[in-house]
Amino acid sequence: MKYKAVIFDLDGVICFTDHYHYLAWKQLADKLGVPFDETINDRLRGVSRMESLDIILEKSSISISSEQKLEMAENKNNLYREFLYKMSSKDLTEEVSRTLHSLRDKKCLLAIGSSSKNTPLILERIGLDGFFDAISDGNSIARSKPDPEVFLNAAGILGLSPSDCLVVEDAGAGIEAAIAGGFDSAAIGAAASLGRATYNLNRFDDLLKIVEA
Ligand code: B16
Ligand code: MG
Repeated sequence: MKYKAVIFDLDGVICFTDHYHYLAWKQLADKLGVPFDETINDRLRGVSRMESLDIILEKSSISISSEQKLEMAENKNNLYREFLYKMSSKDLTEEVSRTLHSLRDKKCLLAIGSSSKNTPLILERIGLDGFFDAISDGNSIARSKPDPEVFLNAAGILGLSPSDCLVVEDAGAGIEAAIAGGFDSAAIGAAASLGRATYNLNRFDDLLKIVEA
């Protein structure tokens, strides 16, 4: 096996909660009268909740205190979690599920490296609670992607060095975090067109060929 472990980003890789982030942020932006569209939403991929809010407020001229910002982020999160509660194992595709189990059968360790503080809820909803060998998420880090902390923390929990692990990401910030941490990376979705990752995936199960090589 070329890698002893694969560290997966969550939103945009294992499942697709990005549209729920969009709907929740859009509601806040509309309330504030701030322009917000899918292009701005793309900049929020892999970025922490408070940094996402700062990006949305770039187009706002009103002055907002840090207390108000915290309240806004909490309101957005409550709305976002209403969408998450409606998710189920149907939101895990057959392809992702089959690939994860094939990697596990080959004794590859599997970890999550996500910026999201909602990781435990999302994994529980899609039926992957307790599945991964390590979880590093927004609750366990001080600096979000493109800082490599989230992936270094995952590798540390697995007891492996970055060169033993492959990071799978859909966000430019996540690929930069992998590079900064000394990890090889596989880009899927939006990140695959950036030309920064070690590998670009057309399909999720392309991972099997890469890890087995
Ligand atoms: P939360 P990932 C990221 O998840 C999302 O891509 C990003 O849009 C979001 O702001 C961030 O999680 C924080 O999420 O508000 O749930 O803590 O792609 O790193 O799995
Ligand atoms: Mg992502």
